Amino acid sequence: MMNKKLMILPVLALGAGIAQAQNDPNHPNIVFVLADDMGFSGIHAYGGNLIPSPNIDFLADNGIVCDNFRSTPISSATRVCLMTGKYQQRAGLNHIYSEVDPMDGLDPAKYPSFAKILQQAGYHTGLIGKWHMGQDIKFNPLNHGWDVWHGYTMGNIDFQSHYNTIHEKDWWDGKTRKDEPGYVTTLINKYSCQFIKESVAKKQPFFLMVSENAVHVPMQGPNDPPVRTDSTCPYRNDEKMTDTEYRRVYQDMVREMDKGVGEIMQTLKEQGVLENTIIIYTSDNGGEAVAAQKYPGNNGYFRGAKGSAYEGGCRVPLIFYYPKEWGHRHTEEAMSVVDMMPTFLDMCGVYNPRKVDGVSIYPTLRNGKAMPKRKIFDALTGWMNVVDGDWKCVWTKDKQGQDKLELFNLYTDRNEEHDLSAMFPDKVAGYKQDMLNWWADCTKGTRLEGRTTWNSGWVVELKDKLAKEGKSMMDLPFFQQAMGKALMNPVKKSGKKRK
Ligand SMILES: [Ca+2]
Repeated sequence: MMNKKLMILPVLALGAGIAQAQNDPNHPNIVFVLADDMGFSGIHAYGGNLIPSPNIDFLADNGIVCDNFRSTPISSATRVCLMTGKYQQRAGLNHIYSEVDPMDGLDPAKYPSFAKILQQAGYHTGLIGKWHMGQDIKFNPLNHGWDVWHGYTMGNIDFQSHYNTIHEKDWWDGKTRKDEPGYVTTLINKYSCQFIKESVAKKQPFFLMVSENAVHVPMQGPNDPPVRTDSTCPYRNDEKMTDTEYRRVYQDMVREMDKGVGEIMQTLKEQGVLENTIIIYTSDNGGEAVAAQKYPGNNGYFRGAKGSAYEGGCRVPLIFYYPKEWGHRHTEEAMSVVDMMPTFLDMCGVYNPRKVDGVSIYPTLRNGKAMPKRKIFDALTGWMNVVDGDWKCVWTKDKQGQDKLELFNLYTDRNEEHDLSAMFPDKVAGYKQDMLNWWADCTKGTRLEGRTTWNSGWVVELKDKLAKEGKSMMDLPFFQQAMGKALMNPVKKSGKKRK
């Protein structure tokens, strides 16, 4: 079925047009569920071992299961790609937004999100859960085109006490901070269903983004006590857990998220809009290293983990559920998180007026059309990589600070164990130049211009700034606390090495 595209017109005129056609298949509703730190096999449908996810599995069993999708390896970066359809470096971001600087965020005036386009086209837009694109009110989701937001500004909060990583209670209703008791995933489930009902009552098609806290640390199931309290605020609590305990908690967290997907489907059904709603499930980055150690296999046994340049950092599940139109199948087409924004707009039948890096997945979903051949890039403080079909080139530095360029063939070497750079020096040289060109193009005119991936990202940039003032990170109260001198505990790196 060909979508009739809606141009952006004055809200009232267009809103009224769409409103009369809430069950119009040209403008379906979207429920987009974004898990946090969920690795490739973090759900049963993607091979998760003993992970209870029957509702998400139902989406997979009746939807399109994408086996070759890459997010970025970290939270804020993935969200900027989702919102803008562009690489995060074009918004000047090469890591997460700083949690010690509330003024570090995605400026809605410079980098407007797709939600604004949908809102202007007459969609009702709701974001429930995590934001992580700036703490100051200037960056509030309501300023980015979301009609409704219940959630938290930072990268994660305690599931019970709602303390974020800098020991603030971080739960909001729009622009108002709210002290509301409840396990975070349960609150997210509740507000997601409430948003659907509100949208139906308004007779508007809707886009609901369910932005989960699960399965990010702190690891807590619905019946576990708070980890961050009035007197202590550790970042994580899982390193001392036995493997058995870790798996019990992980399963409890997934179970509650999965229950929410079931509740959302039931609500859609009761409201008479299930048939005309596309449900999408994915994750913002790969599973953490600790998760991969304590729950082997939940990161798909890929090399590396969250934050890494290797596949474990970015390979995550991606499911599109719209059985009446697309049915069930697997696809190996290479897809990137920058593709999601143009895909959302295509699905909604709304014209995209913006230049993006991504390519709409919609024709692939609808007709099985091949995704175009292209190079997909990424970078995070300390590395860059490029994926070109089966080839992947990873650029890091060794311990002596010398460039290290590795080349893998993902078709024959899924786990990136066999570096072929010595066999194909010309290929490596070409990819190196591609990465340099990509970086220069993306960072032009942003705060990253003139920097490299090795000297950008909030930690590096903050260190540079403090050094100019003759200070170090340890002069900041946050880091004094983070090193265990006061309230906070450090973010420890795992000592375990990859075999
Ligand atoms: Ca994440």
